[in-house]
Amino acid sequence: MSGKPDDLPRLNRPGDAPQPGIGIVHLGLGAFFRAHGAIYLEEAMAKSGGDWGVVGVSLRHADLRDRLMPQDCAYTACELGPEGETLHVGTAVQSVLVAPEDPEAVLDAMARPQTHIVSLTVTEKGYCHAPSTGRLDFAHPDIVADLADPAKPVSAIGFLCRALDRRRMAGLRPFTVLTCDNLPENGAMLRGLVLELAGRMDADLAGWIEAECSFPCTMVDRIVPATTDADIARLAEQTGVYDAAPVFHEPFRQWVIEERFVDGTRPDLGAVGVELTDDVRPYEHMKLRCLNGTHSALAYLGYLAGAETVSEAVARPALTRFIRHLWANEIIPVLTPPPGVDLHTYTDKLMERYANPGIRHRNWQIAMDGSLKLPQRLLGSIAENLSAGRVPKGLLLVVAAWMRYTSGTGEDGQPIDVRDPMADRLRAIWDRGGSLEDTVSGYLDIEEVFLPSLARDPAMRGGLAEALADLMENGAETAAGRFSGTP
Ligand code: CS2
Repeated sequence: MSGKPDDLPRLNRPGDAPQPGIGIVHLGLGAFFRAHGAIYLEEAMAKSGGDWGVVGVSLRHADLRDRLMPQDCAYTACELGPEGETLHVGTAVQSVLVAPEDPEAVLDAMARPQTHIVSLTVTEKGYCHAPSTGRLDFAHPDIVADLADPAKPVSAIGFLCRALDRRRMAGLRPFTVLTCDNLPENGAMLRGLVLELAGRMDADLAGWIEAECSFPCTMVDRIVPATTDADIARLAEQTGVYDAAPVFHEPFRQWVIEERFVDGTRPDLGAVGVELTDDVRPYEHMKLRCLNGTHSALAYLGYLAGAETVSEAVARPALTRFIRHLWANEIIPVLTPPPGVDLHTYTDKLMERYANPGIRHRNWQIAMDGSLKLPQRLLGSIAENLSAGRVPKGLLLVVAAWMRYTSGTGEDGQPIDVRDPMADRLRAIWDRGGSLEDTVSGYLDIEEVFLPSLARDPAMRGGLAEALADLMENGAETAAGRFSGTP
């Protein structure tokens, strides 16, 4: 933790901040939730009241608790617009628990009758699933541990099962499980995962969850890069107050939620701009494929081409044209827009968001965990293009760039710090040597990432080998520069 300068006071909860009762336990208290969901909740309570205060849970580390508790869980949310910044002190979070230190306290919070929602931002790897199928990975060490000792859960899924069981045994209603991660049909998928684990624990529990519990699907959107020590120091200098846990985010935000809460009990989110709908799928497809898909494209190609951040990457004309090509020719043609949305207007706005110079979103951060991100961001669009008889060469170049990135060596010959649960396995494909076709085959054989139907497609195989050869020979910027950007 960057130290507090002695001469500066510590940020604290403003004296007039409301003190709502706790209605929500949030698993995975990262920067994203504090810059997105927590702000909406605060606004909803200010507008319509309700006890929707949040207990945040860190599932792994104590660091954020140690930063937030000394400042009464208040933190600065710093909005970075193209014309300057505005500061707000966020106060929806009331306390923070660290699951490995005291799993019982987390279960107690989840099982309290006043808790109506358990929300999650645990990132893709927090779901312990196989991304190609959305099924639970029973070999995952956290799931193995949860089955060995269900009373002391480790994974988010384990906590959900155990806490729901406590409520069932106490004769309480279940809570609504509100996942806010970038996964396809996230609520339905999480429901399936919880039912798989609960089914192994106790068939009655699984039956009760199936009948009584609710897992709305959601689409969440706001660009929130990880906070750095330099951000913390700069903010302290600017405000004269030391905040150990600020968040930095863009002005844009969107939250679309399937209107399906247990007993209809929820904060008045509709009053503060959250869209409540019967079907989140078109919103989710639009966002995961148009935004996250091209974010990953910029992350891999941009990193390889030597651009540190997203805004630096889109300052390169070859990469901007490439992203526009992806939207116009390979992504939008296989999307059904949400009602009243023009996808070309939506993607024009995305380009403006990427170019925001106030946001320093590192390509390296977005490149993380690609093995869990590719299916929903890129592979769905690829499969649908192939079914329509088109070879989406741009999207294949992005997948090839992920392959090259996960080789662990950049175009400059320098090592890449690849963060991915499969990093060793991916690196081993390159270590085996052989032709680029062999390397492509090695990747396509990973069934957790590529469904066999896609992996077997000769156009997929051939296109990837061609794209990888181009990348290895000519580099990312030249390979991306072959795409013109117009339909
Ligand atoms: C990004 C997302 O890190 C990543 O993988 O693509 O966190 C992205 O910034 C958000 O989904 C935007 O809503």
